[in-house]
Amino acid sequence: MNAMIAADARSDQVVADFIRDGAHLFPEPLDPVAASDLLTKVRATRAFDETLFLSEAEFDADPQYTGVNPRPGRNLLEQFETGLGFVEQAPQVVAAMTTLLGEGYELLNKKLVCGVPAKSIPPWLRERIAGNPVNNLGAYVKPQHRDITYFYGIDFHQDLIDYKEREADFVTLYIYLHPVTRQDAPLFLLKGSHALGGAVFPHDLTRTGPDSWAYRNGGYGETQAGQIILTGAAGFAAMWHACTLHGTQPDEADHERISLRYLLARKPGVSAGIDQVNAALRGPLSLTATRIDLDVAGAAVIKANTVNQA
Ligand SMILES: O=C(O)CCC(=O)C(=O)O
Repeated sequence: MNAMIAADARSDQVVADFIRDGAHLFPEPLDPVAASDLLTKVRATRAFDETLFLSEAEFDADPQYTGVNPRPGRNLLEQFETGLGFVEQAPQVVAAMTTLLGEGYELLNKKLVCGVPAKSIPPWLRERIAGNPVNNLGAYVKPQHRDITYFYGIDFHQDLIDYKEREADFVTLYIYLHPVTRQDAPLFLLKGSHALGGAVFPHDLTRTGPDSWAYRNGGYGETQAGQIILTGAAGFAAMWHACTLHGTQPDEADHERISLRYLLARKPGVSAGIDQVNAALRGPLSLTATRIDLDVAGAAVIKANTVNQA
């Protein structure tokens, strides 16, 4: 087989994987040495311990639930642009993205994501967030550390959740910077869950077996989704559709888990593999409301979590 045919075969595989599973796992890790170099630089910027967090009194004096994620001008990755070539220029990543999103695909967002271990979370905070479906800890982190997103687990969700009224024309690319085992808050992903299209969070899921869930999206029907746990080596990379359900449990290890998360979108007007994937969905491609778990200030009003039972 010549190189061109081999590349085409791999591209077909990416679209086929997305149509069937709503996800594609790269068979080989990205450069583990580059991943590890980046990790060393990230770890040198702060202690991933209780000093990340505001005191309870500081938090209560002025609770801020929104605007607490990395943003332009406050995103640690901006310091490490030159260390990101192992992802952004990796031939298999560029080929997969070009197949799915077309030429000139665009970056919507890129950031570091940290799974914080229980021992790094102050007891007052652990008590407050117990049972919440979305434990993004940004609200409780000191402002100077909000250049990374910190999680203590997040229930099964679609990445469309942050994009009200936007079509599912983007994909998530997620890379581990160190080996991730079952104890390191690995991603749980529900294969084929994208097929029911956009759905409002929290999701209607019933466990049907050790690795399977019945998933219903209102009038759009029901599907059986197989659960996969994405453990992997440094450089492990996976990508998924904006409607694919995924989540993490709290980090059970004694150290933080640090990953890279990219959202990449098709350029307006370009047709690409994502059109074939979206044409096969049985539900909506966009939502006017994406979640009902928060009050107007952004505080959790629903205390329930499905992924923690997985
Ligand atoms: O890294 C994590 O723990 C969760 C990441 C995730 O699901 C997301 O950012 O959408």
